[in-house]
Amino acid sequence: MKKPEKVSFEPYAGPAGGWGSTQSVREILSREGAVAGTAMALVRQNRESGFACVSCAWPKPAKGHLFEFCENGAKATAWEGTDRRADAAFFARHRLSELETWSDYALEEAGRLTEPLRWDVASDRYLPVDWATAFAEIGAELKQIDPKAAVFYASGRASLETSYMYALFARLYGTNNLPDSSNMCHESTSVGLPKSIGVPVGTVTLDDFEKTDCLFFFGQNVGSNSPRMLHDLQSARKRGVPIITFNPLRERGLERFANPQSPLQMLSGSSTPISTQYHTVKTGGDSAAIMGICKALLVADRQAMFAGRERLIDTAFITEHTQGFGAFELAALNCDWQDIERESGLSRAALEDAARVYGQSKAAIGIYGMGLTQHRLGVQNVQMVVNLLLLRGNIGRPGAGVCPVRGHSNVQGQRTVGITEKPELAPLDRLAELYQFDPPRDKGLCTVDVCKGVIDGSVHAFIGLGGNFVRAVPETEAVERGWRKLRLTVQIATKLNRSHLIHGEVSYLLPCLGRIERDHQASGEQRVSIEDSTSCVHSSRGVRKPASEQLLSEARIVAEMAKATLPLRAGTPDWDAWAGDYAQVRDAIEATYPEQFRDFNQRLGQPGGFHRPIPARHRIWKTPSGKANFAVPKSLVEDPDAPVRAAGGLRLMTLRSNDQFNTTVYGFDDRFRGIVGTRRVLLMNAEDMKQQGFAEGDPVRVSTDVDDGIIRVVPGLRVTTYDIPRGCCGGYYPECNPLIPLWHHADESKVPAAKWIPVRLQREAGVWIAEVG
Ligand SMILES: Nc1nc2c(c(=O)[nH]1)N[C@H]1C(S)=C(S)[C@@H](COP(=O)(O)OP(=O)(O)OC[C@H]3O[C@@H](n4cnc5c(=O)[nH]c(N)nc54)[C@H](O)[C@@H]3O)O[C@H]1N2
Ligand SMILES: Nc1nc2c(c(=O)[nH]1)N[C@H]1C(S)=C(S)[C@@H](COP(=O)(O)OP(=O)(O)OC[C@H]3O[C@@H](n4cnc5c(=O)[nH]c(N)nc54)[C@H](O)[C@@H]3O)O[C@H]1N2
Ligand SMILES: [Mo]
Repeated sequence: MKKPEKVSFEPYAGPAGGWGSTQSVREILSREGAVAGTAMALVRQNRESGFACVSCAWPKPAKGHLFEFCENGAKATAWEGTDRRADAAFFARHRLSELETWSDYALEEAGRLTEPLRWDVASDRYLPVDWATAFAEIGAELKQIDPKAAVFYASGRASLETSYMYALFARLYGTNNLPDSSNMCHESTSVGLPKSIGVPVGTVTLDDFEKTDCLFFFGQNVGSNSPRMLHDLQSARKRGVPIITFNPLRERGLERFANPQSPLQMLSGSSTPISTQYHTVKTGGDSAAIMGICKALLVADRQAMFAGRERLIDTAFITEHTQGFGAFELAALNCDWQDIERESGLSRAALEDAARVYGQSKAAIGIYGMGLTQHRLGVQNVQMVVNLLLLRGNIGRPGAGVCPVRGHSNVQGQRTVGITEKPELAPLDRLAELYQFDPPRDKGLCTVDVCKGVIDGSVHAFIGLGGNFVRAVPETEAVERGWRKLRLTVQIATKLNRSHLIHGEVSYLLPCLGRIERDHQASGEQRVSIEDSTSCVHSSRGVRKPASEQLLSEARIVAEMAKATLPLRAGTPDWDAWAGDYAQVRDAIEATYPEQFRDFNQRLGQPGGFHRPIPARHRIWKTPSGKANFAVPKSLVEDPDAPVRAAGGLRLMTLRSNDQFNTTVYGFDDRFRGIVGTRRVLLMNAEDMKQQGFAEGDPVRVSTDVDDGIIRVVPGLRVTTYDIPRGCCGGYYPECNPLIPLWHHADESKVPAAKWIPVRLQREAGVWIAEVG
């Protein structure tokens, strides 16, 4: 176990990528003791014959580079390919109550889980159990539980095949309680885009990046979270394409990038500047900022029209393809610059600059991430990006479109094949026909609803297909308390995490193969399929020897649970045949979604996979109006409660470091932000620090500034000066999750508003809680 050796805060002068990235990969490869094997595996990462990276969802080009991976993809592979094992001997040494005191880092660093485990009340330990007993008992428990009180959660990594089986299992059992990690992530996209353009996903492909001549970048940290995209940005920059960025922080990857795969850049120490305009918007200020750009564009358009020059908005497109333009135009023109400047924290001149560049472009792409979706107005933020694009006809033509950057590698695909709590999004009639049953038609529980149900006792069972639910959700303390009262918890996982320790009365921990591992079944070695951020479906085949002989594939685990739980009757899928040959599951997926997955098995073999049809790409709008819709923003004020709060409060955004994948913490450095050796920091503007009387390094306790009778506190953070807009501060996820009230989420999508938590700070008497490595 590693203790943070030194703690320092030094502005990072290097580019994203570069030698720092090579060094960082080398460190993690040697620490995980997996140098040779993992290095071999990396060669096949994201390549035709190999496996799809387990890290982010950015597409791989059909003709990959020699090494089609990045710093963080390599870390994710090393983390999964580690030589360390959390085996029976490990669990014999440690009670769960002891493990609960370990950090996220230390838990996962224990290594790969090796055999099925059941919690033993008497010894408070996870003890080995054989697979057959585990499945029989899980089945018996589920049969006793009201399906409406059981939850089938999925983190976004499992393949399309496993996900399809999992969702079908839940529905055959009798519930639509199929929340997934996207409920905390891009659900604002899945709700906002269908209203605006009739599809729940982005409209661009990698080709569009080669044709675009203007990129907008809102609230996505490309250098840490989708580094392979830097290649696409770098080549766009080389063609002279402007990149206009909106982010409260000056993220290194958005400023400069040195391509670790370019010998010239590496040897010469040169790098490509990425953003041509960098707007440090206030957190929560994007709707206002985009309104400002739209207003500036519309004003300039009127001037052009009156002067008889070429129009700046695409009037032909707007007339033929859209609805609601008049109301939107009026709202934008009537919007007061003072309000826009106050809410966005940006000047009118800066926004007019952005509008000017946009007005000169022929084809623009709007890229965004959690900085837009994890807000009270998250859905509106997404729709504002679309409004901006629609003004110049930038959807449904080459080089243009909207590009939500998804998180988990198959999170988008899970939705495509039925993992959703929303019955209207699943092809229930088709499922009813194929499997001769009456699927549940009522709305299931999303992540926030599940938390509510865990707290109020109405949820009784939780099955987790990957993920770290308890740690990733808001209102952590109340959820943990409620969690211990669940009757049944079953976690299917590769590595140990906190959600496995806070367990129900009957609790199983089921270890599965990782995606980098060979998956041998009755019909031979299997490949699986996943869908990336551009709706491209491609295959993945493991290349490593499994971490333990006892691991089962996720598909096999789901099949066995289904067999143990569901009654045998006509129309039941042949779970054994499916788990023995994933090609048969792909046939079932094709039968369920014939348009999306035509000739699935055959096309999966094509180099680069295939793209699902996305109607908005062809200007076919599957909205009720049959048109693309402009959406008038409800408000530019992100936090409706803000005005009633007294001065001194701050907006806290929760961040990912460059050394983590969600709740998986690889280490305590955030190289690009110059933070070394700790995650227990609070990033603050120097002026705010002065005003509140804090000096660099002062220990503080952070509490949520809402008046709902619940006290939420995160103690022991150290104040750190950072280039961040006034009134905003930053802390790390998941350490700061106890501060997010459950009700503090986006309208409609219910994505927890993790990027603007109202907080107050209090000095602490000299204590700074260091990580326990
Ligand atoms: N290495 C690595 N890769 C990952 C992940 C990981 O943890 N590690 N996580 C995966 C997952 S599940 C996801 S969802 C994605 C997440 O990837 P991102 O979408 O990049 O999410 P975050 O890192 O949370 O931060 C987003 C950015 O938003 C900025 N921001 C915060 N508030 C605002 C705001 O109000 N407006 C604007 N414009 N910007 C704001 C922050 O400064 C930050 O740069 O990455 C995926 N890939
Ligand atoms: N405050 C705050 N909270 C947030 C966010 C934020 O920005 N701020 N981001 C939100 C977002 S975008 C997301 S997506 C969620 C993430 O929430 P989750 O997806 O639930 O969490 P992860 O940390 O990705 O899950 C990590 C665990 O997955 C398991 N795992 C890894 N690989 C595999 C595999 O191949 N198979 C199986 N079965 N298990 C595997 C390992 O046991 C590992 O410990 O968190 C959300 N929570
Ligand atoms: Mo995510």
